[in-house]
Amino acid sequence: PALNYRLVAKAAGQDTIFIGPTGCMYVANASYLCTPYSCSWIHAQITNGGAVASGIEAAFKVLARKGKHKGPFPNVIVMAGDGGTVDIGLQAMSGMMYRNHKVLFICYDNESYANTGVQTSPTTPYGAATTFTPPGKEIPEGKVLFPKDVPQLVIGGHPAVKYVATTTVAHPLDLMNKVRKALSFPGPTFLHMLAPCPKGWLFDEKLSREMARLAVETGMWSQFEWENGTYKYTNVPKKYKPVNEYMKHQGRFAHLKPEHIAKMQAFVDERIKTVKERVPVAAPIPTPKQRA
Ligand SMILES: Cc1ncc(C[n+]2csc(CCOP(=O)(O)OP(=O)(O)O)c2C)c(N)n1
Repeated sequence: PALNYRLVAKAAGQDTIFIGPTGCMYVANASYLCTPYSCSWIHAQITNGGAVASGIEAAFKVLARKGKHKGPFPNVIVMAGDGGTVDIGLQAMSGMMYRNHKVLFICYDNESYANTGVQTSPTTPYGAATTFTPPGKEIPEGKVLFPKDVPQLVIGGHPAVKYVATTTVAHPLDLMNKVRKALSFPGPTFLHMLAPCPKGWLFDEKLSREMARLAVETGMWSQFEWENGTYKYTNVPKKYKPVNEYMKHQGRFAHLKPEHIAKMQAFVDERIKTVKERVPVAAPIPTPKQRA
């Protein structure tokens, strides 16, 4: 996640206000009584990153209208964990997007509630061991639920959102280009970034970027842009590697039996099918009509 932040900040530049809902990218970066940001930053609750960002954006609009803020409109960026995005922070994010605030909402996805000691979140993969989903006699695979589809949650319900993209730390130029592009839209945008977490996933930290690369090569993660109803996939492997090529490096999956890995493979195979279907699609997917 730290590398995600570094790349986002590099792409966004100085005229940026970061909103940091509670999570590692608040606590770990701000401990104690100092922060590493060279631009503005404010703490938000894990529940309300989207609402705090809405307030900041609205305040700047008013200041600009009254002639009290001169110069360009600042970038307003929420850096939220997966918990702060699609679980406990979902309501505020959705409200912000529905009201059409010019805010880039970023989910750095380390696939758990990490800061509190690695507990399951809605993006934690099936079969992952966390302190809330320990494998045992009753539940040998640890976590039984499959994850929420994060980009679809945003795309499916927010007519004002015209740009959603996914990326990883292993693709730094792709990541920075997507940040710049998202910031160029006049309304809300969303980026979903895979952020491998050595501590939470139990792998050697030297392999952080390798894990993100393998996630794409196995189909555990896909790289795409969704713009005004059209999907454009990048880095689609000609031949996907088996999911175990990714899972075998991570202690969080070490307890899984072959049948569990087969279940994961089947889940990923289904998702890959939709990737292939989406690649050439040019027709917009239906979105709800804007209310009066
Ligand atoms: C309302 C509320 N509930 C619970 C917490 C405790 N808490 C602090 S950080 C955190 C985990 C955040 O997880 P995530 O958003 O995924 O970010 P990460 O720590 O993984 O970066 C939780 C649950 C809190 N700060 N506020």
